[in-house]
Amino acid sequence: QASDDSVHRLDLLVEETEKEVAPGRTQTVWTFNGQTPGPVLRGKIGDTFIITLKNEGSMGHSIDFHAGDRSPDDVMRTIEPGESLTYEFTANRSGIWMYHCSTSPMSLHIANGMFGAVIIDPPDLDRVDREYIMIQGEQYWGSDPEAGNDPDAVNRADPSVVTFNGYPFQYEHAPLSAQPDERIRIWVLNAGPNLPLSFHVVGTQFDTVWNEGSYVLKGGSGGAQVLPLLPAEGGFVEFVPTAAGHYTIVNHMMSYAERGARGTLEVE
Ligand SMILES: [Cu+2]
Repeated sequence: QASDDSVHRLDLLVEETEKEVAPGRTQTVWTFNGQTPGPVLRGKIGDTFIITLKNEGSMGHSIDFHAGDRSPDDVMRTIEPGESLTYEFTANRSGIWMYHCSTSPMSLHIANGMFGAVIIDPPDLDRVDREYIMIQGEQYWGSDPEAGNDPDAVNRADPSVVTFNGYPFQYEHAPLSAQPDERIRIWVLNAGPNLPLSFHVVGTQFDTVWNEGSYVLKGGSGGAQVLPLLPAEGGFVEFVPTAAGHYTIVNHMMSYAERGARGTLEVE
């Protein structure tokens, strides 16, 4: 849950670096603070965020925070290598909000790793036993790993891998964990840039779904099997696995699951 701080200050350094993006594949990525996705920010309605963006890359970059409503002209401008800007916004509405580089071509800057999430808690947010966050991303490899993703492949929207939190199948190798009868909340953001997400956890039924600003399911006799999210949409699901086992977290668009948008929740 969000801290008591009402002002959040953060430096975000744009770096172009090399990273292992999948087993056996190291390629150039464009990052906020060296990681893909960038850091998760969290706060409450009314909080102020003061972000200093510093471009330490080799080309122009920028940032767009969906978590604040601001005229784009100044704060979302592209800055050149060596430049910096300050981007201040107040969180007026709850949500899991995307941020991303908005320099053209945006599809390539996002695919190369320049995306992240800001969580603004709804005021009535219940306490749960465990919370996780899953951000879906896409990679489009070309023949030259040093060049990063291949712009033509990005345009075809035919990804090499689809990831949760930047790396395909990472939660099959290192599963999420929980104990029986714990209430689990998973925040989910689809960072795109191009593909939909049909978020499902095999063997569970969601009893609570919050999607783009409101509860679409809470209490009552109904359940949900999926949280559907187009690019830049976000929400959360809650469920309570009652028995030990291996529950698969999956984009139920199966071709994307089979390219990496799949993981395991281990309940024991
Ligand atoms: Cu960029």
